[in-house]
Amino acid sequence: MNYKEVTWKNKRQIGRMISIVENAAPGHEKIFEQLYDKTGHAYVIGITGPPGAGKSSLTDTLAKAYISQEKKVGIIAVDPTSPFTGGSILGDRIRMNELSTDPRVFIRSMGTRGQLGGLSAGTASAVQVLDAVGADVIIIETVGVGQSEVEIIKHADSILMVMVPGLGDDIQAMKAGIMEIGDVFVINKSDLPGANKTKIEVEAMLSFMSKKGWVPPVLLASATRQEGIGEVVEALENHRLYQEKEGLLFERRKRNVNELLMEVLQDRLFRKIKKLEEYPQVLEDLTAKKIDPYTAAKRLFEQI
Ligand SMILES: Nc1nc2c(ncn2[C@@H]2O[C@H](COP(=O)(O)OP(=O)(O)O)[C@@H](O)[C@H]2O)c(=O)[nH]1
Ligand SMILES: [Mg+2]
Repeated sequence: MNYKEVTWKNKRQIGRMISIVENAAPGHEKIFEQLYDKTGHAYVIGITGPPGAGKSSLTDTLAKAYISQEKKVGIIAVDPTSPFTGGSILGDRIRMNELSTDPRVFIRSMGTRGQLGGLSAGTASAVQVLDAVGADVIIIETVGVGQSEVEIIKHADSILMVMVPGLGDDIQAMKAGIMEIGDVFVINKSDLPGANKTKIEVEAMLSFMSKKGWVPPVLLASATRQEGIGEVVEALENHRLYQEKEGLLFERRKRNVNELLMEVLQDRLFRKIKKLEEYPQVLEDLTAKKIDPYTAAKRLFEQI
């Protein structure tokens, strides 16, 4: 199989390739070998925020905005409840169907842990495949704002943090470390009361963090009413341009790809060690308290 010949139109083949790389199944190395030099073109946007904030609705609306710019859009929904992955709300299903049959869009859901380092590495691998086969924009949607979401979203070039009016407590509950990962903030559901107040609260909070350089804009939008979407697209584009101009995009991608490299190394190393002839004996000695874990590690390392 020559993976280099797979194009955006070949959705079934793309789906198969993603399954192989996300599970580190036989053939995944060949896929990476053949495709890696074709990656780097797509811009990767991560969308995160509390459940119900409107991440799926915004993903949908943003995807439509990008396809109207003649862009090919890949969507990775790391959210078991996402309408993209078969959510329960009828309206959402209809919305999803619209996009999922669009030839310009490729939708992929990720719910299970792959072999290689779990969800985060699986997401990173899927991003590489979509990038290589011609995506211009890749949107990763997470389910919430916990630690695992932060890990997943790290593979993005820009992070869109979605909030909603009147969720002052939610903002408080979100750990400072999570607020810090946002590059663009959007108060979605601006049709509901209190949007402006929340915007001011978020801006105040961000000013305390005093990030150097890029100051994350806080925008008002409504995904369902299609209001303020152009501004969100523009803000993400500004962030991309800013990072390119300052040489930050390469640095960010270096950091991201380092995570993937570490996962690959870890996977390789563990497999190699477990295959060592001495391994069962070392484990036995460790269990019998004849040696401590550090001595066990030292003994195994000496064999490779
Ligand atoms: N009033 C209002 N409701 C919205 C808006 N955007 C999304 N919603 C609704 O909020 C609910 C949760 O949206 P969803 O996109 O699934 O949120 P997610 O859990 O963050 O992905 C759905 O019922 C949406 O229709 C908006 O701009 N205004
Ligand atoms: Mg969702």
